[in-house]
Amino acid sequence: MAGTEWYDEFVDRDAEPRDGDLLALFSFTPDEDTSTLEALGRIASESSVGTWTTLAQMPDRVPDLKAMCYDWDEEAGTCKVRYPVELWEAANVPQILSGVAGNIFGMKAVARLRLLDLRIPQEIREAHPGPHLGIEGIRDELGIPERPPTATVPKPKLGWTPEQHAERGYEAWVGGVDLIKDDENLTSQSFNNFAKRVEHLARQRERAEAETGETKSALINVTAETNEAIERARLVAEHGFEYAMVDVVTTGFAGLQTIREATGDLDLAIHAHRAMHAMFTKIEDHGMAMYCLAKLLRLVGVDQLHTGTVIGKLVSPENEVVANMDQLREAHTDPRDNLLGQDWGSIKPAFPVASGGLHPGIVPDMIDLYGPDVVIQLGGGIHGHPDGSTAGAKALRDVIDGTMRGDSLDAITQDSKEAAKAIETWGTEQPK
Ligand code: CAP
Ligand code: MG
Repeated sequence: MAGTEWYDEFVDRDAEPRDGDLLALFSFTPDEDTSTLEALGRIASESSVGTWTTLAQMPDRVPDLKAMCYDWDEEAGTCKVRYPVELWEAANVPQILSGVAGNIFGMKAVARLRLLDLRIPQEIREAHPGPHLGIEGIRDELGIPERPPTATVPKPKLGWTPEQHAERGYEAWVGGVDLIKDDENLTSQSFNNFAKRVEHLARQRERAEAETGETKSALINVTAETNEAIERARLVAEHGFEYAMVDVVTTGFAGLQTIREATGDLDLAIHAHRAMHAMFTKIEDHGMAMYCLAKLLRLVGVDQLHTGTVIGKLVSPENEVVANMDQLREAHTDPRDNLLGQDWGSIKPAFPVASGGLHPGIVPDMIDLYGPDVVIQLGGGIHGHPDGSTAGAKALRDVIDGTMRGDSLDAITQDSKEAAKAIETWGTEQPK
């Protein structure tokens, strides 16, 4: 179509990525009437300075602001785009996503598009705090030098009063669980007021710490309008807890950046639940790869992030889970299939969280997959134990402690009746 030829100016196989560029890796499928080159030109153009037609006048700086598609594999359906760092407001993640994850996903010329990874240049990386405590800081706070920290959600998801919620928490804490986590849709409903839940959890935590001699904490969900979320985080800190839990996707990056600043001042770590991510991460040829989302969340500064289990109840392919954990924990990753590689400078590593349909019979698989630097959460896998939440928690702890010693599940169940009952109940089945 006449007047749209300038898309060609955004594709150049001889262009080289520069150290300061933001790099993006996409998978793409042109629509049936669009050539590969035109699709590539539109992706680079519409995510940087262009629109659908050649323009009558142009500011002098535009040539220096243009993105460039510099590499593509037509067979694999992937392409790499370099973006001059001047295109971006380094400390503004919403603005960056409005570029690389914005209009280009709605273009008719590109039938499918998936943002697989971003290589974040130093100028943007250094504009963000990263995790407040990180893996080492959390291990120090909880007094858990080696094994995976454990968490549980008082199930059912909703319905307990604050007092009952905290009682379920106490039962799990004295059974050996470290963290009592709110469910993702528990905030401050009529039947479970946030402030009351914090108070009851603080009281039950004192009991549980006195009885066990272990440090206990909670992942209390502050998700709300941002000012309210910060007030809730303040209340959590005032009661001596170490974390604020945030549903980071529904909160959005603008809210999360503001909350991260406040939680840093309150000396709180952030536990990030990713509810709603599957709306755009699950379908493998469109949207955004979970490991790209994980990278941005580590950059902004969550300390723990749900990253899937491969074998649990929620879709999480192994290559994605491995990429998720690498993005969160490594100080440096080299480029490899569908990953651009990343230097993290002084940004701390964050804990991946394995959760979703887990029970003691498949926890050794989780430790095999993740190694010990993972938080393991069991909700139904503890509160569904036939002998109750304390037994369920002890079953989890016994399986983790045994696995860390190198014991087999059989050996563990010889010494732990709670673990034996859990295996009797769920075996080593992978839930659907
Ligand atoms: C797990 C969970 C978590 C999911 C989130 C739930 O409960 O509390 O929200 O793990 O998924 O509500 O399902 P169960 P992901 O332990 O009882 O399954 O971790 O993949 O983000
Ligand atoms: Mg949940």
